[in-house]
Amino acid sequence: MSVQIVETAPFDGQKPGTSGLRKQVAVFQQSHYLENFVQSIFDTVDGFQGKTLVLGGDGRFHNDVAIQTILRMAAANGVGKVMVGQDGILSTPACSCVIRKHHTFGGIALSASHNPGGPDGDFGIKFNIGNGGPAPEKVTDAIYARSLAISRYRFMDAPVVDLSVLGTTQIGGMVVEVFDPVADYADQMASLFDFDAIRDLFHRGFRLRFDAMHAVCGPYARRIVEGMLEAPVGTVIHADPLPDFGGHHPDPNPVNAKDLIAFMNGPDATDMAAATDGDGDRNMIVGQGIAVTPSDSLAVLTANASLVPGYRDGVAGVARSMPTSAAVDRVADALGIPHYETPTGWKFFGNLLDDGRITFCGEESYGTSSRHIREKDGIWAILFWLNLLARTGDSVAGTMQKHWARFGRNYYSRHDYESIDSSRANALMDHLRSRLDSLPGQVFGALTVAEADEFAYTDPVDGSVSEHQGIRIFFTDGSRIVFRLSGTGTVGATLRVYFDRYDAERLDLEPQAALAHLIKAADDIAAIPAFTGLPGPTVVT
Ligand code: VG1
Ligand code: CO
Repeated sequence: MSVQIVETAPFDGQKPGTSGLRKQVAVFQQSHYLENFVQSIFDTVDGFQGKTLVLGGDGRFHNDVAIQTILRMAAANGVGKVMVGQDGILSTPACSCVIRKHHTFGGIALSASHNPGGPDGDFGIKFNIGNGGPAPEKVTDAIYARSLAISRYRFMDAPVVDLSVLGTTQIGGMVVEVFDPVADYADQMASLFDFDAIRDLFHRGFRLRFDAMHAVCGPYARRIVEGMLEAPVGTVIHADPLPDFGGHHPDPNPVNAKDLIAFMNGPDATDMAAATDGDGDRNMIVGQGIAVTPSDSLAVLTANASLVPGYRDGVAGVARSMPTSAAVDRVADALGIPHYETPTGWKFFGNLLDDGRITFCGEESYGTSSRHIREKDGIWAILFWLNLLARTGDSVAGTMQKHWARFGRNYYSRHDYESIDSSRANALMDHLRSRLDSLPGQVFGALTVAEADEFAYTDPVDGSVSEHQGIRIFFTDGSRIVFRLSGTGTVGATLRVYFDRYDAERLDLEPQAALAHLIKAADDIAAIPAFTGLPGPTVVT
């Protein structure tokens, strides 16, 4: 085995987005493409020599190839040890859990999360730091800058490592430990939740349908839900991870998981259903006849924290991404705890969690989690709901009704316009930006603009500033529209338009109807069809 220095040249656009570098598989298959990015990480980050890194992915197409490449590059760059999930499998939350538990230098997670997989799908890579969370912007910016100047990378000429067998081997001077990707994570879940109460719930006949969408959570859910919690075998469906996720879009929302929604609206509906995404950090909670919005889920979990052993000592504070509905803010106000508003993307929660300012955080994009790790956590959220229902004996729908009756309801929806031309998308945003000062006072149907701005965030812990994080339009009735461009798509641009309207009285409206005035106003303000060339959104959640 010997270290090779391979000559290379920079690629355009290896800029990490909302959550790491995400591109089509074909892009990653170009020779030197992954290597350049990985070497850019090693060239940028200090102090990993001789230390341990965690490595694994969601099992999608190209996962196995990429892992072997990264192992050889880690060895050639002087990493002391790499802990790899067996068969290359490691959910994003489990990666965070393992980094923290074993005090490793950091980790590399391979996933394009909720994006489709397979040879024609997407792939991704993300570097996590020692707190278990995504590297902050200043680190990802530096990695990107390095990728633009790279001219060589280091590679160890070594045989392929068998990842199917637990245990340790060596590549040159580097130790490779193949570990059980579920064990540490399952232990942590058992330490947070009332497993006895949840087991009793299943013994009493409570029925759950857990859709792992042929993605990474299958093995986790089988062991935790069907194993430790003794739910009937068959509770977890689509439980075997597949390289192409069975051809489905592993993004748990009512559009991509429409079969699950139909099932929960039908005669055979179970008491609760849930789904997780490609890399296991997202979750969707469904009751009979009701899909819980992620914004509401965060609010419900916060309001019911005292029912869960891991949070019995109280909630320090909460944070949500800016486009997430303000439902959790109302709970925080009622509890007398601070609430924070961050830009989209989990990396912005890291400092607030590390500093002990918040206990829970979440995003409207089906992501919820807590201080236990530094990523969002799909199974965690599902176990939280099970713990809650086990303790209250209520249903999902009943829980929501009572929550709204107490706090009022934030009607919420997100409209996506996918794969639109990037220049048109930018033109739409520029047009909006140019009108921010003139919008206040303007009337759109029954709505009058109160304020309009472009969200910028100053991190309260380290003072770093992140600009251009979405355009917000507030109306005099307290409702809000947000416009932003996606940072995770791989084809063209995706415009996301978010609607949020609070109602303390009418709690049973259909959300799109409740938001109809706002939706109309968004079209009028931003001329969405004219700019995007689309008559309407491609996805409504
Ligand atoms: C989307 C979501 C964002 C989430 C990100 C990563 O980003 O809106 O809330 O943090 O995906 O989720 P964007 O920039 O496309 O809107 V995951 O599950 O893909 O890591
Ligand atoms: Co994900």
